[in-house]
Amino acid sequence: MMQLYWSPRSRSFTTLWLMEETGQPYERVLTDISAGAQKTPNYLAINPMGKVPALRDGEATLAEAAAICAYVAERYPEAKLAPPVGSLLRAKYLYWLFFGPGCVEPAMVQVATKIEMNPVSAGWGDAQRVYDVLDAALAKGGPWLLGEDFSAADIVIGSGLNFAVRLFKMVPMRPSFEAYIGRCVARPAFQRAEQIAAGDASSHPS
Ligand SMILES: N[C@@H](CCC(=O)N[C@@H](CS)C(=O)NCC(=O)O)C(=O)O
Repeated sequence: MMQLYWSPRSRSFTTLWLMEETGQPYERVLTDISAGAQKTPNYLAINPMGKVPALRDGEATLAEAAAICAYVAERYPEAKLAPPVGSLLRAKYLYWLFFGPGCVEPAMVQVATKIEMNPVSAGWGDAQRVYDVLDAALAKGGPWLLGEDFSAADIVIGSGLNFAVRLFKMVPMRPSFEAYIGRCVARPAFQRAEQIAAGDASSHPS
């Protein structure tokens, strides 16, 4: 059984939602970052970055939320979280999967820190451009990034938007964001993940 190392109130919610979408059994290993559990030698052997989330699958370990999404989607093809290799949708899928950590994440950090950067040098350009590109894609109504097919890319992007727009209000709400986040939040797996996260958080207050 896979083991998900995670902490409440963190980016690891993305992978909790992911695991709930698979419908497969998995073990949650609470790695409370407020107590420093991510800096123990045992955990650093799994993720030398000392950050959550991380995943163990037998002898294999990996970290980085989007990489975990890609890995799990391929391990459980029956969950249909990734278009099969060879499918035309694969191009869009990979684009959005990488757009999360490559553009949405640094844009969010830029908004939070107000750091000015030359948009030609910054790989994500600037936050305004990132959110405009997302807005244009989501305004088509999808309902998902690949159209009718929900995928792990929606977990990466939906989680990032939910965090930056709905929960922390770092980025102004737009109609397309509101509709998309609403569709994500309405998914039973998302709701189960929220309940699990709230349960674990209340038993381990930071
Ligand atoms: N690039 C990583 C970021 C993970 C990350 O920043 N996790 C934070 C929690 S949101 C963390 O573990 N912080 C604890 C620390 O740095 O000590 C990913 O996408 O998985």
